Formats: sequence, structure tokens, C-alpha cells
Amino acid sequence: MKIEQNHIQDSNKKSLQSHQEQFDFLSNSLAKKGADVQGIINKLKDFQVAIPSWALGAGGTRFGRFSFYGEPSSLEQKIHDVGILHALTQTAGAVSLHIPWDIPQDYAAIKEIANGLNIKFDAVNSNTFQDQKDAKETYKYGSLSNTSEAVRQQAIQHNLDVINIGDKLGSKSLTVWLADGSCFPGQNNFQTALQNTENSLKEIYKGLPNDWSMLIEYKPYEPNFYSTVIQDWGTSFMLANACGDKAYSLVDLGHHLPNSNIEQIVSILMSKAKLGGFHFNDSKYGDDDLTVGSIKPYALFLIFNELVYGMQNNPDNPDLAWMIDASHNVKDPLEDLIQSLEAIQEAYAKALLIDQTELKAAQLNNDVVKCQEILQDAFRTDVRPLLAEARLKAGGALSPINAYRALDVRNQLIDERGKHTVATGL
Ligand SMILES: [Mn+2]
Repeated sequence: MKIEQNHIQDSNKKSLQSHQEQFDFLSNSLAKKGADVQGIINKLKDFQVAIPSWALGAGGTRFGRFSFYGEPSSLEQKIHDVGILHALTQTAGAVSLHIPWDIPQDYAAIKEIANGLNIKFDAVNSNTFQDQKDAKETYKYGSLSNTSEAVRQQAIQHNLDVINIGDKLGSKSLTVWLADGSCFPGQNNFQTALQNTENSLKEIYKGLPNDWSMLIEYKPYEPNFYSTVIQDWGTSFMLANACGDKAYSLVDLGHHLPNSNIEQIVSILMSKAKLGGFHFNDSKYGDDDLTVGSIKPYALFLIFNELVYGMQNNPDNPDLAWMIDASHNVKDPLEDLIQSLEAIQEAYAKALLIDQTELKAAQLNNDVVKCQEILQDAFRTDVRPLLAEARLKAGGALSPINAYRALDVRNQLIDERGKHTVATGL
């Protein structure tokens, strides 16, 4: 199924007038406060977030997986689903593939489908946390950190293969997330595991094309519950520095212990020009992979405040690879992604409302109350008419969720694909 422009225009008609009234009211009041409304709308239009191929089907937990009807069962269908999201939101102009779940059969055909839907190929993700059928070595006791050289070599070669696949599609970065670690004290030698990982990452780094970057993701626990080799941003930062200029840290919102100050991590990494990628999701307890902004929208806003500050003040930090990394059981995955995209844009727009000059002056005066007032005034502003206006100008839907439902997208996908298709992945 492909959503055409006239479908979207039809769905926008009903709410066009009330949108115009709300937008006029908001943009007038923001302009009086000195905000550059048009500048913010342009930034929202430019902001694109990659959709991971594994989020398009129902996610699972270790207790079970409840599939959703009409799931995409091939890479082509996954890209079509991203095309639906992008047509409605104009924010999902990229897809992030996971290898070996998404190895293209026909590269030219896949690229043509993506081009036709205005979708780029963002970071490619390697997978050394599962054993593949017919693999010679097992990752049961780790991959890049393994005590066995043969296992490490297999994992290094897999990452090089992923780079090669991504290169043929036009990707420019490799994301490495390792499950490596230990479940029991004494199982691993911490120093050896980290040194093996560093040496292996350096081997992969040697295979990066010049215009590529390597993004090193960290996570404190799970699937290992005693120690994880790349457990935190400091370890990721250390490994990125050891590899070289094209290696960066990647922050995933769900990969922190409860109450970690993620905005401070983001800020410090950007000041050192080492933040390369960002994964959005939300969580209550751990790596819950819930819809972005569903649990802690204020924390997301504070993180965006640091991201905006970094994008404006840390020119040496590269453009970030933005991706949603969430997947679960109880919502239609496309509706879930639409809600995540909206929450991301909302936090971004609110952060753009912060008057950085005024905030800096208040900080210099140690006017703590004023600092809080500035942040919370931005956070409490209902920016949704700005998001809708940005989408409207880009050809998207005023309300992507309403349009998705009005167009009966899921039932059309079920008609096309059948009920019991299963997406490859987790
Ligand atoms: Mn992630």
C-alpha cells in the first residue's frame, strides 16, 4: 500500500481551518516573545529520524510474542511501511537495517523502492548477540570480547560484512551493540574482556570506508546480569577514542540505570565531539523500549535542550544518526512509531523555544529561579500547532494518527499481506 498526496490532502481538509486558527494564535504569541517561528518550523521540517527495520512488526519479550496482523514479512514490505510513516509524518525519511535479518536479495530493486518513497539508508546494525544457523562459532560466551580468537574473528568478519552490505545501499555508519559480559562473578576477567573488545573494534575500524563512522553503543545490563563489557558512556567513549576520529559513542535512552542524568551525558559527549548517534525510546524500569515520551516527557525535553545546545555550540561534533529503538507487544507498531515521532518533534520544538541568550544571562547571575522559569515556560508551551504546520508545509498529515486511522491502513495491509505474516527480527 502507498499513501498518495491526495489521500493526505483529503484527510487534512476537515481540520485545516481549526489548525490555521491555533497556529495563528500560537505563532503570534511566540513572535511577541521574540521566537523565530519560521526558523523553528524549518528545523522541524529538516529533522528526520530513522525507523529501525525491527520495529515494524510486534516486538516480543522473553515470555512471548503476540503478533500483529499484516506485519511486513520481507525487507521490501518493511521499507513500504516506513514509506507510510514518512508520507504521513514527513519525519521518518530513513530506515536502519539490522543484519542478518535484512540482507537484500536484490540491491538495485531495494534502492529503487526506497528512492521512490524518499527513504534513505541510515546506520546499519550488526548482530553478534544471536547465533545464526550454520555459524561455525557460538556467541554464547561473548563475541568481540570472547576468550576464543576464532569467535572474535567470526564476529569481526560479520561486522565487516555488514559494512559491505550497508555500503552498497548508501549507508554511512555502522552501529555496534554488544551483549558481551558475564552473568556470574568470576566468569570473566574484566581487563581481558575489555582489551579483546578494543582490539576487535580496531580491526573493524580498519575496514570502515573513509566517509563512514562507527557508533559504539553501551548498556549497563541485560542479557548479562553481572557485568557488561561496554556498560556505560565512559567505556564507550574510551573505546571510540582508542579506535580513532571516525568512532563515536551512541546514546540509547533505555540503556541507563534508573535516574541517570542522560542530558548531562549527552552534553559532555558533544563537548568532546564524540556523540555520533542517538536512540529514542522510553522506560520506567530498564530497557523497556516503550513509546518515546510516554513515561518521562520532561526528561526528553531536557535531553533535547542539551542536544540543541550542542548542535549550535559544538561544531566539531558530527551530525547525529537519529533512530527510534523501541519495539513491543500491545500497540499497532505503525501507530506506536507515529506517536514516537510526534513526541520527538515535540521535545525538539520545545527545546528550540528556549532563549539560550536569556538562559545564559540567568546562569551568569546565578538566578536559579529564572533559569527554571525559562526552561519550564518552554516545556509548558503547547507546540503541537508548530509540528502540524511543519508537516503541512512538507506535504504530511495535520494529524498522522487520525489520518492513519481514517485511511484504514492496517486493514489494507492485512488485505494485502494476510493475517499471519511475521516480521523477521526479535
Ligand atoms: Mn539501541
